Amino acid sequence: MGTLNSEFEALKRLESEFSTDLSHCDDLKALETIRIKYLGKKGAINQYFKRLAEMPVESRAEWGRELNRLKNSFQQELSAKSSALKKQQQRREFVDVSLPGYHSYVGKRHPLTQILDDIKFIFTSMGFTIEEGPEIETDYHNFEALNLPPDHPAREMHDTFYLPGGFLLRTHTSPVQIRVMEKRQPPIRMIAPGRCFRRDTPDASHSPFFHQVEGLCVDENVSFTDLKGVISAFAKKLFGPGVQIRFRPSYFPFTEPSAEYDFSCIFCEGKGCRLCKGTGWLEISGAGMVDPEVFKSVGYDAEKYSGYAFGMGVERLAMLKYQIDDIRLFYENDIRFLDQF
Ligand code: 2NL
Repeated sequence: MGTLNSEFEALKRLESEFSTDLSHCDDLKALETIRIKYLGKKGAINQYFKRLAEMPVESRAEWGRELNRLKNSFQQELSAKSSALKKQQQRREFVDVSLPGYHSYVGKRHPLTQILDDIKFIFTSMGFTIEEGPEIETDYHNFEALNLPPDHPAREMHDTFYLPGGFLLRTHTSPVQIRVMEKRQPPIRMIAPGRCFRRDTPDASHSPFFHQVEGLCVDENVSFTDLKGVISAFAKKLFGPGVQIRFRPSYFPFTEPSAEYDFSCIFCEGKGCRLCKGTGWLEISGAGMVDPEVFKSVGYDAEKYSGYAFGMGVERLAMLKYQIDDIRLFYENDIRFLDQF
C-alpha cells in the first residue's frame, strides 16, 4: 500500500470517474451498471473498505470517514439521476401512439377558380385569347359603346354602382371587348373573364358581385352557325359529350339577332328533374351576332366584318356542375364548404 496521500489521490480519481460515468448515462439500465460498479458488493467502494484493515491504525478513522462520505455522495447522486431518468421516460411515454396523427392540410383551388380554369382551357384550345380589363369603368365603355345610350330602357336591366367622376363598377365584362376592339383590328377571337357588380340584394341566386366570361369573335364571314358550333363544343367539353344545346330568340341592345341558350340538363339528361324544374333544360345565358352599332362605336367596318358574342355566368355554371344551391357560399370562405371540391 502506498502513502495515505496517494490513497486519497486515488479516491479523487474515483470520484471524478464516477461523475463522468453518470453524465454519460441516459437510461436506467446503464445507471444500475454504474451502481454495481461503484456501490455493489464487489464494487469500488467496498474494495476500499476491505483495505481499511491494512491501514495504519492512526489513519483508519479518517480513511473510513472519507469512504463513507464518498459512498453517501454516490448514493445521493445515483438516486437523483434515477428520478431524473424516470421523469424523462414518463414524458416520452406521454405520447399516445394510438391517437391519429396530425395531418398537414393540403389547400385546394376555390371552386370558382377551378371552373374558370376549365373554361379558359376550353376556349384557349379553340384559339381564343384571354383578355382582361378594369373593374372600374367609364359609362361609355360599359354602356354607350354597347348601343345603350343614356335614356335606353335596357339600362334598367343593370342596377349599377355609380362612382364619383362619371365612373362605375362594370356590370358585365363587355367593356373589356370594347377596349380590345378599340386597339386591335380583326380577326379577333377572345374571352373576357372577370368580376362584375350589380346592385342586387343578396339571396340564394343573387350577389352584388359575381363572375362572367364573355366571348367575342370578329372576322370576315363569321356566322350564327359558328356561334352554335363554339357553344356546342364548349358545352360538351365542360359537361360531357352527351350535352345538347338549344337557342331561343331574345333581345339584347348589343346583338342582332339575339338569343338565349340552354344546355340539356346535366343531372337528369333531359328527362326532367328538380334542377331543371322538369323542363329537361338549364338556362345558361345570352348570345348573338354583334350589332352593327357596336362595330360603329369601335370604328370597325360593319359591311366587311361580322361577329358573334356570348356571355356566361361563372357562378351559375359552378352551381350546376357541383350542385350548389346558394351563390353566397362562394364568398363566405368556409373551409367546410371549400374542402368539398
Ligand atoms: C347576357 C349574356 C351577352 C354579349 C353578352 C357582347 C359583347 C360585345 C358585343 C356584343 Cl363587345 N355582345 N356580349 C352578347 C350577348 C349576350 O351576355 O345575358 N347579357 C345580358
